[in-house]
Amino acid sequence: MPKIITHIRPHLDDICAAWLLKRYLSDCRDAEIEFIPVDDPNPANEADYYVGVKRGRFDEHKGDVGECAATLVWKHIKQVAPPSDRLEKAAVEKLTDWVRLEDTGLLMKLDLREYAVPTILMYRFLTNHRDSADLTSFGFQILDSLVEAQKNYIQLTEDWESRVEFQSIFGPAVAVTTSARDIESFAYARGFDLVVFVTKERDFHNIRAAATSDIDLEPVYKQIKAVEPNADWFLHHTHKLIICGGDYTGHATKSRLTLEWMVDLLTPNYVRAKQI
Ligand SMILES: [Mn+2]
Repeated sequence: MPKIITHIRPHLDDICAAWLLKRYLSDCRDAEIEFIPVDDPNPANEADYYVGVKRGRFDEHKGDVGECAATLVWKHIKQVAPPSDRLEKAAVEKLTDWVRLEDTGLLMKLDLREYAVPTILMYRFLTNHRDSADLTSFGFQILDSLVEAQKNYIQLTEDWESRVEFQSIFGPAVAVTTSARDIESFAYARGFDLVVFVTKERDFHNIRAAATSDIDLEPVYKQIKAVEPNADWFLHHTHKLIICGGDYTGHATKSRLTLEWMVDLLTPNYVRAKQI
């Protein structure tokens, strides 16, 4: 079985390249990963996969400006073993592009930089015996999470297409049916301070105002409790969030309200004449 060989203290792009090889190439699935110094004098072994070292196919240092080890590996995988799942392929495309931006220094001026993934990786290494294998498996776990997050984001983008924009008692608002996560920040980034969403399964209802807004949702909470006194509606102490159901509850009685009903609750001409 071929080995995957990269340099000691691998960077995010080297870790991602190894992660891609193990995830998508059958001959690499159980491959051992070996770490060598960048100035290792030994000749490369034809059968092995060299990532970010030895100036071969998957080492951008041979002169592939604008590329990184991860994008070189991903291009190869797309040729020989592309993922059949549309969402998976699109998610990895986005993930490897982010790795490229990180690796080529294009994200270094972002706010809160000290909390970025390369920083997390660096301090994992420095505080865990400078262990390259530990750093790599830690990086794999991060990438396993991030690829799922990218799938979610793509789903969110698709669900967003069927959004309902409306004028609420607090100003412009948006309502979406989606089971994807993080719709709130997605909506805030698009100029809405108030977002209403219900999951496709209708087991999680949520009305949320941006923390930077001066919206107070308490009157809406009182109204919603009057409509549905038996459902376990919860008003967050900030008065910026009303939810029913979700990951945090154990035995909550779920709401039966439709998205349309929740939108009506937030509009100026709301009349409580409807039946659920
Ligand atoms: Mn590297």
